[in-house]
Amino acid sequence: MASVPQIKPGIKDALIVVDVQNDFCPGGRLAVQKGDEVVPLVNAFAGRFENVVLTQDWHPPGHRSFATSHPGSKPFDSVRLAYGEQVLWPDHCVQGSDGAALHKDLCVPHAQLVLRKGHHRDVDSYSAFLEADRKTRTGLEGYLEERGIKRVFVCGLATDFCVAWTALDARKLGFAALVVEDACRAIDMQGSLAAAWEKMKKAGVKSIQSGDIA
Ligand code: VGL
Ligand code: ZN
Repeated sequence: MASVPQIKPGIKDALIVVDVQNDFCPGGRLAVQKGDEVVPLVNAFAGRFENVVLTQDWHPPGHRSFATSHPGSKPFDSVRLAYGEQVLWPDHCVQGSDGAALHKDLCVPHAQLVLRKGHHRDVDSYSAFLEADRKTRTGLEGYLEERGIKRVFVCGLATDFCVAWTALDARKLGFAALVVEDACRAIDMQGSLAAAWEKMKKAGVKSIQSGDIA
């Protein structure tokens, strides 16, 4: 049975499209399975939002989250950094590289802000709000607040990392948060997707489908 659209975005809502970049799509350096499948979905509903923010993972060469910066480590190992546990990744989304570019078919010309994150060499940033040290701010909270935004819809890549951390921080900072689940794809390593959803549910993040957006 087709579900009836129920949620109509208004002026106090913003859509945050997380990291729909070549490196997270098939053929990319940190490819998320079927990551490119979110593109037509996002293109279809983004126009219903007056306020849209795009994010880009945007690392300098030699970023601390890259396994290549830790001799003897390999991608997907975990290490302890000054601010806590850090998963090590293949080099990805290097500033200005093709891999860091938004997917060429993503078509959201009315997006007002492209927020780049992860640009501090020694600190990762899954969240679009707070870097991994949990202190450094990206400025997104202030931007949304100044624009009168109260509720955010989050979609993109990857569900269990940048989407989840962004939605969780949105809640922590007092925004209502919904994840458009079918417009996300996950990395899903060692149960990370189920764990992320458990945390999000506990924090009051709602899961919706793109068909729920009127
Ligand atoms: C991401 C791992 C490393 C993401 C970014 O966009 O989910 N994941 N950097
Ligand atoms: Zn990254």
